[in-house]
Amino acid sequence: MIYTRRNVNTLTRAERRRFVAAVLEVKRRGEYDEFVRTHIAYNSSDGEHRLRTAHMAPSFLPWHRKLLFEFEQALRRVDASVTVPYWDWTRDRSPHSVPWTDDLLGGTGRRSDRQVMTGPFAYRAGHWKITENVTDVPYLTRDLGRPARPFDLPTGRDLDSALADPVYDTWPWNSESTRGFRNRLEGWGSGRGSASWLNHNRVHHWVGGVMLSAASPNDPVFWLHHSFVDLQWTRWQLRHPGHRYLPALPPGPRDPQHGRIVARDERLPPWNVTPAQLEDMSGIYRYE
Ligand code: CU1
Ligand code: CU1
Repeated sequence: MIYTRRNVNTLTRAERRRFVAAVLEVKRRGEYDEFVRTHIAYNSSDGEHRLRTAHMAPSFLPWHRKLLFEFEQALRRVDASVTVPYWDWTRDRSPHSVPWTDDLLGGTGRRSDRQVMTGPFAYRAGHWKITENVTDVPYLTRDLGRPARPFDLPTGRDLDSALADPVYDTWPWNSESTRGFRNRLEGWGSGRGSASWLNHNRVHHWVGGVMLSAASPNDPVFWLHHSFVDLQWTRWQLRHPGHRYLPALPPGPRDPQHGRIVARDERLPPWNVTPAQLEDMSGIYRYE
């Protein structure tokens, strides 16, 4: 049975409750922290000479698609009615809109230490202690919209400029690729500060707190954000039929990116799957 991922703003009260309960149960079972560990371990940047998979690389999209899918399977083992909803940040743009309600993800952090004090993932609610982190802070932190120096979430027009690019990715296949759908969506721009944070990256910055670190999956909004990012890959494919994941072949031995990125039919660690095998998920789930 093909299941559906829905806009989080369409969930009923009962559906919100079941989603939250499933996330808390995956956490209680110890499985949640494994996803956080994987994300930390495969965090990568341009300067590294080992293989880059999760970020600053063509496989940004399939890597997160696979992580998100595995997380969703963990949720569905708890409650088969649950899927990962998506947060359309081009429409729900305020720190008080969905998903920041008390019956979903809770709100922003308090001023003093950015600690989230409301909703089911507040430390004081007793079910959300952060153990896999890049700091030793055990509570969830956020700074929605960064009120001290505010900036806005990406707009529909920002997202459209990524979707309009018919080429999946271009050399040098990293954060400096100035063309290509992947980096326009991942969002490594030029300039300084908030002007250089585009689309996907800009949302991580807008949420702030743990979403700014390699341990970002500690904030459950990570999954709702990446569900929406994943939807954009599907939308891009529909808009540009015939265009596929690039590079099709691994860079040659003289290319500075040799051995540092994953080509279409190469294995995408830590899983035994290739980007090509992750291009079409329409037999498993769809978006509504
Ligand atoms: Cu990531
Ligand atoms: Cu992300």
